[in-house]
Amino acid sequence: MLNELGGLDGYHATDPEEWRIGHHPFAVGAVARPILDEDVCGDVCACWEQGQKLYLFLADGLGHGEFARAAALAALASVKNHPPDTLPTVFAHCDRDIQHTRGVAMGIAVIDPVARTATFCGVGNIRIVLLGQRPRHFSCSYGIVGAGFKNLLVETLPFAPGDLLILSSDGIIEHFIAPDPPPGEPWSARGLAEAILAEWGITSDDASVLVCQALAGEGDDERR
Ligand SMILES: [Mn+2]
Repeated sequence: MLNELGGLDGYHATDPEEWRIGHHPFAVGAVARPILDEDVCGDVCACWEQGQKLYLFLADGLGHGEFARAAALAALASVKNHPPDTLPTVFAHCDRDIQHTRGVAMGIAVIDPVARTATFCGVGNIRIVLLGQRPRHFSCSYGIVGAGFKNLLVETLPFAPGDLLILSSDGIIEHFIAPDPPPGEPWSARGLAEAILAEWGITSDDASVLVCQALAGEGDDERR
């Protein structure tokens, strides 16, 4: 099952806000906005369940416009259609599958709801930050999916109820600070993604933000 977040009409996303993997709920929301004066966004965010894990995906097709989007969608199709495997294998397959495209920067986070972990791998200029007890930034490897990369890093971190995971493209200023929710009402995942885009997005590139928060399930103590 796949929900692509971030539609052709730019600042827009379909919003399957809550995902449930087994008994474990997650809130997921995303926005994608094309570069100024362009209708088509080359950044693509997606979220799906595979093998009882939650996959979060963000790809930034090189350049912008329809060919950038075609590259990002080809990367999504490659990753989504690959049977569950280690992230380096998924990236290696994708690199071969999308050689005919411009290539992409790509980040994937795989959430294991039972182990309460998130595992990351990324190539190119994708930012991944986990806001838990303390913020952790994940570094992506140098290269382009579709044109080669090396030294893939895979990192697994604890991801407990209350923790937030944020993936963003380089259309969002690096080292952005996630804004506080308005008084009295917590952000929805989509609301937080929109707030980050509004405050930290640049208009000289496609920009996208994907937010996932682990929610407390039955029997969990929510930490914050
Ligand atoms: Mn970009």
